[in-house]
Amino acid sequence: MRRFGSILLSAALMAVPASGMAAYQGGDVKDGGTISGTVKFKGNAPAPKKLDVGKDKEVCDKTPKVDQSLIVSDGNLVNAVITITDIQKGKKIETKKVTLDQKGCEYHPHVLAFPAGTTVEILNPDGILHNVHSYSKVNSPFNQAMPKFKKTLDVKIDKPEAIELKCDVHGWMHGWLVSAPTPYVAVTDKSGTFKLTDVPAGSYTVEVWHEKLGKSTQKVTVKPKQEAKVNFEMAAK
Ligand SMILES: [Cu+2]
Repeated sequence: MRRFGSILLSAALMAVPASGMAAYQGGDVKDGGTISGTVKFKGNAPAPKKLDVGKDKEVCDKTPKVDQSLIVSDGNLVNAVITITDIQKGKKIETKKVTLDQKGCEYHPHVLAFPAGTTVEILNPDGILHNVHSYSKVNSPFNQAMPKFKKTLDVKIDKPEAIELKCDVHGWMHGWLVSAPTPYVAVTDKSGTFKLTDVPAGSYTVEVWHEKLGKSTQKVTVKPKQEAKVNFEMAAK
């Protein structure tokens, strides 16, 4: 019983958002609904800038690189993160390990999102030195050299935060780890679509965050076993 209690306690601590909101409570969701939709870019998207690869060219410059900080595909906004900001109770947080690859001197994926408490396995298959540097403000920052023999590095992200990552060796390497206060988190791909499943019936605020375009929120009401649609359009600031 005691052990069970401490597990519950650590799960609750893990889910306390930085703002001091009530902790998220995870459990079984019966007759939950789905929140789905699209994120579009409003206006004409600029062509992504080509990145200047000036170091370790034989490994890093095999494929041409473009700045990933604003990618729009057929009007769809890529790498936007969707969360529910005011959900207090819902499905369990499952902190499965996730992977961030540095292959070819680029972070894959450019934006990696997961619930807080997740361990991120950072890979270095390049056979050269990378140095992954997190610009965390809420979590403890890390700044780790990964010499060619260091193929993996595990980093646990305990608190919700959008964390900027840079490589101190390769100035163009840039990405984000986004840790969410609840399990309801998704990132858009080229389709610009997202889906959050097993959401208990109720009214919620859905938020989109994009590194260049900022935040946008909408209210949505979820009914049991039904799909609630919410579409976003993000404009350049
Ligand atoms: Cu690097």
